[in-house]
Amino acid sequence: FLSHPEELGIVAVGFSGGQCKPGVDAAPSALIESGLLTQLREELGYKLYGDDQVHLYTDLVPKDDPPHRNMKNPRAVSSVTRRIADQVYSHAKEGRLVLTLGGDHSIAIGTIGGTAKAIRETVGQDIAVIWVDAHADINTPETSGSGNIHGMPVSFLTGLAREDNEDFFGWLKPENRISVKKLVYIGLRDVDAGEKRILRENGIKAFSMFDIDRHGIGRVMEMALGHIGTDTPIHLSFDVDALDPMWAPSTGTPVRGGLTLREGDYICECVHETGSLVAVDLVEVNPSLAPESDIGAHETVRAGCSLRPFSVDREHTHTISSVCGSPQ
Ligand code: Z70
Ligand code: MN
Ligand code: MN
Ligand code: MN
Repeated sequence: FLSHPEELGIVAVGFSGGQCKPGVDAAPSALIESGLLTQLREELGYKLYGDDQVHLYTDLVPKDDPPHRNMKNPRAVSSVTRRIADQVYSHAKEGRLVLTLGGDHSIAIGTIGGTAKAIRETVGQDIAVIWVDAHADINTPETSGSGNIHGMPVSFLTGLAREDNEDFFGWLKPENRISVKKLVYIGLRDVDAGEKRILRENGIKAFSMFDIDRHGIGRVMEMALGHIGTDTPIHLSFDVDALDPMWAPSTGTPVRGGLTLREGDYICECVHETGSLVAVDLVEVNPSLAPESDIGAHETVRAGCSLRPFSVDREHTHTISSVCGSPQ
């Protein structure tokens, strides 16, 4: 689906307004400083476009941003994600694979909104979304208990939550939206009661940790990709809290009983192998939250760097530096 699969559009998003803990805004710099982009350029041979600098979007964050429909920082999140949608759209429209480094998961409103529109225009197809997360992030403003918008992006992207006012995601148009039929979750284990109802009532495909225990990650990926169908452009949105806190402790909402690092890598490798990947988000890395001193932050950033759906290590000699391969 990409006219320039050897080109990688980078969007580095230093934004944390979708939730209340400071620190996720520092993740893109931490990932870049630990060599993520250098590896992509020098080891995997991608041509990189876009950000070596992290966007803080401070010009878009209003001084006064009172709640609207129970949402916290609604104007800031709406205008920042609107800008991100434009950035991602521009890269995708050029036929590049897009990598967005978050930031909290609210930014997926922008990344997926931008990819969906660009791929409709260039390929004439609807994208599928693989959402890897401990959480479903599908609360509507009304079902959310926290008011944090990082728990709501999927409801706005699917149109389950709607708003006409441009200041509150009214800028999302049909071309930015995705179908609940082309959405698949992997790794769920902390889903709110209201979200479970939304998943059930809309028949949304979800593979929880229970399913991964029962079938194994190999079978789960077969079923997930089978649900999407071949020849469908894929946007992978990876929340690092899908990984067990043993591997990724530095995140706002660690939940025990998650994916091993190897299962996370495997998901990325399977998605890469389809040849249908058009965009990737890596979100919710928070280097300032490190339960076991700074080792936690370092390990989480390292885990983030290892989760690269850009190459498949066919020799199974996986280490961060030895993953080999080249753009398709
Ligand atoms: C809860 C909410 C969430 C990430 C926490 C939590 C959502 N369902 N997402 N951490 N990444 O507040 O809506
Ligand atoms: Mn080219
Ligand atoms: Mn999330
Ligand atoms: Mn999460």
